[in-house]
Amino acid sequence: MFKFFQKLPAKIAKPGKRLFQSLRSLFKFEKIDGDALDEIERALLAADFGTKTTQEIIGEIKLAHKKEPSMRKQNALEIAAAVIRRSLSCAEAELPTVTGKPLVVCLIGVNGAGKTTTAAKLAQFFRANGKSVLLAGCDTFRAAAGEQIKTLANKLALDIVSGQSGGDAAAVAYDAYQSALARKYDVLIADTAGRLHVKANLMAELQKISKILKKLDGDVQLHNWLVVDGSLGTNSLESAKIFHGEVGLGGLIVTKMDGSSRGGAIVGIHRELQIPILFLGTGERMEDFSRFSVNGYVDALFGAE
Ligand SMILES: Nc1nc2c(ncn2[C@@H]2O[C@H](COP(=O)(O)OP(=O)(O)OP(=O)(O)O)[C@@H](O)[C@H]2O)c(=O)[nH]1
Ligand SMILES: [Mg+2]
Repeated sequence: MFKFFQKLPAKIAKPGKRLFQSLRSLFKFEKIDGDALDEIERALLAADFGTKTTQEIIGEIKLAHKKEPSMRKQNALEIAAAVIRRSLSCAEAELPTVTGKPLVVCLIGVNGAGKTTTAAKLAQFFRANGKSVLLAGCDTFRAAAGEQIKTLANKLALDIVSGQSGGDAAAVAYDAYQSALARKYDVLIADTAGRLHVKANLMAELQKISKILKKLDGDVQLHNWLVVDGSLGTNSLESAKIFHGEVGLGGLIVTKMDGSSRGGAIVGIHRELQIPILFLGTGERMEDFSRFSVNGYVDALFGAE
């Protein structure tokens, strides 16, 4: 079993399931030469590590090769792993602690990133860690959205406050926070509508949610976490930057890390945004969800096939 899954209970870990292809198995060469360097560069770019990280890795391998012309694949992999670790040195973060009032986590992101699924997974995560959780169905934009989150809440026996389709998302957040305060929930998780970062009115809606919660409670512990589809690679970067500029992001959740061999996107996204990666979504099932750890990630990248 891969270390990636070590934090998950044995019954839900999937032995043998790889998140993405191991770089070790991708590289067929043994000795480092010009062809091998081309092969490494191609593989890293194809896996979405981005040009910065790829060039750093290639540069360091070239330097090492100059000093030690007999260097082998293993040394090159060690160099690549070291560069990736360095790029992710600030990527891990503790989760905010619950301190007597509800922690509010607002999940935001572009359409289809996995916000609603993640809201349910996250609720389950907090509950498994002994916290009481209330969901807020703040996606009032799409008619089916309310049903989707209510069905999930039902299935998982989670309490939920939701609004009418076409209603005001901030009003739902307000009601939900009031409920969470009154009924002393530890965590309130708000699922919001998918939105294109270029739609000013939709971005304003997110700011309204923050504003209305701050008005209700000046000390509200509000955390905006961006849900990013990892299979889109670094394409998500532009929108992520705009979300960060508009509402300030406290963390990232990278979803769909299962369906893609492009495991490098995490590095590019984190490098660019310098925001901690809190969780990874690794499938559609509720249990396909785990805390992000640099060691786990690097082990999965470089582990034996
Ligand atoms: N393979 C895989 N699929 C996922 C993951 N997370 C979510 N999905 C799927 O992605 C699709 C969209 O998920 P949603 O949770 O509805 O996404 P959303 O961001 O709420 O979508 P909108 O509300 O329409 O913006 C669904 O089919 C999910 O099952 C994941 O980690 N891995
Ligand atoms: Mg949704």
